[in-house]
Amino acid sequence: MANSFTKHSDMVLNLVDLERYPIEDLNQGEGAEFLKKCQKQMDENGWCNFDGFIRPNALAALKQEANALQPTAETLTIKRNIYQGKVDPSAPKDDPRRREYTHVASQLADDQIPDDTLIQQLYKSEKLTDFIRRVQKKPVLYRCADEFQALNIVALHPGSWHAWHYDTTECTVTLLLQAAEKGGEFAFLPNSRTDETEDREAVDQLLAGDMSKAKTFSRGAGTFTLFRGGYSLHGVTEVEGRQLRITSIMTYSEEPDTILSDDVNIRIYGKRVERILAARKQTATVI
Ligand SMILES: O=C(O)CCC(=O)C(=O)O
Ligand SMILES: [Fe+2]
Repeated sequence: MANSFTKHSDMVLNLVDLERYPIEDLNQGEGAEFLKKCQKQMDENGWCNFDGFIRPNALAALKQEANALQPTAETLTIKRNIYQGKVDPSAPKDDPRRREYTHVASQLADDQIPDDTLIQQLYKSEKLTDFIRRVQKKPVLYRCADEFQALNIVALHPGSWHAWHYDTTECTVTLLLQAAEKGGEFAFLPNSRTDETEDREAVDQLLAGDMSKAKTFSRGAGTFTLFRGGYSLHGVTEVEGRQLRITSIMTYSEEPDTILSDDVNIRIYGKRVERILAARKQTATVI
């Protein structure tokens, strides 16, 4: 008799509720049908939200793992404008290119998430990567090869928010591991910009604190979300209650072997990464 581990060629897919989300075989039957629906949803709306993607007992293990790693997380203060670009002092005063927003998060970079953790194995699953590629109808998609950026776990403490921004990659993939007791809602303006234009009215409205044009999902822990984060202004509202809100962020690229420059990694991950890179340079000089 097949046990739950021999049932799938990619064992880590046992974490996923495959009855609801048949991602194991996308070429035929219910998997193919499910994929078609996801592609249509992505095409038309720019997001897919899979509530209860992770099975409840697997979710308990993922949560425990993420909480156990917390003492090693760096507390980062992130200050940037919504485009994550240079502040333009010549732009009009109320222009978003001029304004910076700050938030504080406890962040685990990829190198702080051991290979044998369930979340790292899930990220490395070929079937999951293939599903993410096919939902976006990309001919190729690679997991990010950067030693810090590839997979991250971000925790927001009560009182913190995740400031409004566009991501630097087109499509963002998140798995909510632990929801806030209250607040901590993911909110976004689907497709608020293209490569040419931006819906400045909607953007200004959100930046002014008016959420009426923003989309939110009621997302319990275990929700898996794909959205066009590079083109959809988004953030997370203030976490309330006593519990951390913990998300894992999975990063992909259409190019193989994508790595970030040392400067960018130091800017994102701070002192710890600065020390690692400096020590490496020193060793290289000595040899
Ligand atoms: O935590 C979330 O749901 C979104 C996080 C996010 O936008 C990011 O890390 O870029
Ligand atoms: Fe983001």
